[in-house]
Amino acid sequence: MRQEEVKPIVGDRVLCELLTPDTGVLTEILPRRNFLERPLVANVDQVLVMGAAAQPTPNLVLIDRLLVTAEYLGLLAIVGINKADLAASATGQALQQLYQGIGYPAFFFSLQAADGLAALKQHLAGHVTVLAGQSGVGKSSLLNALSTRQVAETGDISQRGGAGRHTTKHVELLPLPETISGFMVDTPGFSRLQLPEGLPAAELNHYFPEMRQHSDCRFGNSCVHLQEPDCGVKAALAAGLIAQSRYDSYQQLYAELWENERRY
Ligand SMILES: Nc1nc2c(ncn2[C@@H]2O[C@H](COP(=O)(O)OP(=O)(O)OP(=O)(O)O)[C@@H](O)[C@H]2O)c(=O)[nH]1
Ligand SMILES: [Mg+2]
Ligand SMILES: [Zn+2]
Repeated sequence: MRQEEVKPIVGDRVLCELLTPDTGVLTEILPRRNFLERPLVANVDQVLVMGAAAQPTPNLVLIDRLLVTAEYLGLLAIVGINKADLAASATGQALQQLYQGIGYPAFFFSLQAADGLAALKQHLAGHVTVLAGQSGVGKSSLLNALSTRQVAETGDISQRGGAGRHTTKHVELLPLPETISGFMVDTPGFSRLQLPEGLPAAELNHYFPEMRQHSDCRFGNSCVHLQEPDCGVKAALAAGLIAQSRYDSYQQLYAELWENERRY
């Protein structure tokens, strides 16, 4: 394999030839169902997009960016909002309702109070789940709460000298307890993710499930739901069927993609 320059990555299913009961030689890497580049990990089932009710203030554009990326990669996405113990818990509840309304399984819990985790655990069972989300929302804390090992570092935002400094540094598939089964991958890389390079601005709306539902527009499939007249998405927005925050994220991400396309 070294001669063929084939390298195993985290998440690969492989065949091994045992030499002794606990040593062996890797003989084959089985075909990958999918893989992410950042973090470099193979055979992922779903992404858990995490946020917090407060501390840090929810970054909805980041949450939506991660959801779009998961949709684009064909991964299931679920949403977890942490820190229900904080005074801002109404914000957390609103976020859970927002994403549940779109059709994403969404959970609101407190790792600190060990409250509300049962439903989330059910959705992790038997899957390989990649954690993604803003620094400080509690990704590593979730792993420490669920895993039998204390593996991931956690730290206060204040102790780290402000937002944006990541405490998690390496990629590892962490086993969940046998009662749950499955694996989680904690990594800060995914939280800084750029939108997928192959995604044209004109197709961004395909990755907003609620826009797909309301795309009864005068210009049909070519409507990008921005300036066009008689747009089903804008009508749904006006009627409160599409959340303003989602539409704001859409506009921002659209502008970003369009700007990138113009540069080439
Ligand atoms: N109040 C409150 N604080 C929490 C809760 N869960 C985690 N924290 C705290 O939030 C801080 C950040 O948690 P981490 O688990 O390090 O966050 P992270 O998402 O892994 O952050 P990065 O590794 O930087 O991406 C720590 O101080 C945790 O103790 C919770 O449910 N409530
Ligand atoms: Mg972490
Ligand atoms: Zn439209």
